[in-house]
Amino acid sequence: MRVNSWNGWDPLTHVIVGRADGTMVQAPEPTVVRDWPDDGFPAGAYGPLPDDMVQAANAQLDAFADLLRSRGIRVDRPDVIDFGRPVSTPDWEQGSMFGCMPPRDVLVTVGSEILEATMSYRSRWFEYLCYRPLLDSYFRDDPDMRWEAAPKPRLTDDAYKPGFWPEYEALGFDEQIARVRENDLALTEIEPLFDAADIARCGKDLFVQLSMVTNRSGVDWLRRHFPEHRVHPVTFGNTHPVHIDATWVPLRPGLVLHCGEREAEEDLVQYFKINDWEIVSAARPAKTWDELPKLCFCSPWLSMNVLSLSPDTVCVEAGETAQMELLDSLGFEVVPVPFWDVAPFGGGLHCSTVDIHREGELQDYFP
Ligand code: ABU
Repeated sequence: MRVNSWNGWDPLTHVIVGRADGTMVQAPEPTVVRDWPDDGFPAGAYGPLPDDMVQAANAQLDAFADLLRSRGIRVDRPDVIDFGRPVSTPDWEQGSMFGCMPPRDVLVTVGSEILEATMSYRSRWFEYLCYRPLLDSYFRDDPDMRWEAAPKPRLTDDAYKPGFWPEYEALGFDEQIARVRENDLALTEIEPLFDAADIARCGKDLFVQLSMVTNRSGVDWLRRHFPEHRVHPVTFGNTHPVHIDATWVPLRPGLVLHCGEREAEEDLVQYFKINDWEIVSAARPAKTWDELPKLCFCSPWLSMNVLSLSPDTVCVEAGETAQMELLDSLGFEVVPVPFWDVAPFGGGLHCSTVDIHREGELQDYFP
């Protein structure tokens, strides 16, 4: 086997697919307090997601894994650990972990390197452990694989802005977007923090969203870590930015799918346009916010969280008819995959996977 992936569209031959087992509504921590009183989790309550939801999500994840295998793609799965147990470091104690979904948040493959992200939630600090047996096996099987881990953050209280959410939620849309553009959000800059799913890979260019879970120091760390790449910090008009892969999704050289509701910075738009990329607005999602599954903390824009199997084949959630029609009209073979039961576990088809191998080599798509 070989680790190799430079972008999100080259032909996929090896991938990790997450698991729903044991996923928690995580215990409260500085920037995360789940509050779903109608579904048994009022603010501060935590515990495992209901069994029937876990089974439904695993059925869809397993079926997706089988579909990928039927197309000749090797699929590996992470190890489930006891996410319900409290965890601690010398700096803090946390009532529970979260789960081993979505793997895309934790790992990013850049060429022959797999990098473990810092993560920025205490409940996700130890999530890398679920992937260590796989990473260890890749390291042994591929003599050229580079196995890297970004500096584990301390995540002391100083990593988070005190009282952030009440103050932020009291602001109007324009004020919130101004804060997003400045990346004056939940995290401080005391240490580098990023989730891997804030990175969109396009060969020599890495676009990294500044978000609720990625700070400027995190982008700076990535820039220094990948000196041969152009690393771009980017923001969008999204009041609650967490991960770039339901906002700005490059599908093949020259074509990026954009959540039009989340306005891209003009510099980013120009960078793509002068390099002859077409920016296509994603179709409206099939679901409204009110129609999302219970305990779901993602947005309806998971509709565009698609997984490319190649530059002309893309997996799309099976109920997202408008998205499928749009992609069909752009010349893609569209593979429908039922997946909304997975959303409460943290994401869609892209989130739930990590590329380990795609054919193709490093290219410059923005010469
Ligand atoms: N983790 C991707 C979710 C992004 C979104 O809900 O918009």
